[in-house]
Amino acid sequence: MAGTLKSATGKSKINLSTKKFGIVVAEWNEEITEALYEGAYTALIKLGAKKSNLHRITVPGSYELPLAAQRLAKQKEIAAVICLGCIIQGETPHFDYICNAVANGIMRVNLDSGKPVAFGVLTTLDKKQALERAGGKHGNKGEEAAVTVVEMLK
Ligand code: RBF
Repeated sequence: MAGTLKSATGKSKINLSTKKFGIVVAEWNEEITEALYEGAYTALIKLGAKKSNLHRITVPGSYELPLAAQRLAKQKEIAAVICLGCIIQGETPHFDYICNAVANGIMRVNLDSGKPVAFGVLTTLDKKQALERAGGKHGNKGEEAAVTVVEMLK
């Protein structure tokens, strides 16, 4: 049946055509995060979600992802949220502060809401590593984040 997936064990099915998803995209390193969004969006559609059930929020940077994810997760009709960002290491320790804050913030939304909230945030040493994970030789981590929330819903 269209929009219905079998789980890894083949025992349970889920109809994604009725599920609503939130997708939060950070604007920092936009070229990368838009590629992650493309990966997540395409994966959800392929898995059976409806375009009209995908709700995107754009935020300035990855640090803002948890608040927007919380806003979406609080909505009763949203089943799961995907957070997409790209943090590239610079010359100052901001990288560690931002990565830790974002990872902890997203986990908090996950546990507080009881809904799947995916960490689709690249934390890389340079842009090359990020491109390799946004549709390059290491796949597309946005796509993987979308598959992950669907697995968790199952
Ligand atoms: N946001 C990102 O999503 N990726 C980055 O690589 C990134 N680098 C930043 C570097 C510095 C020095 C600062 C101050 C912010 C950076 N941000 C980055 C933005 C951050 O996520 C947030 O939007 C701002 O700190 C405002 O809260």
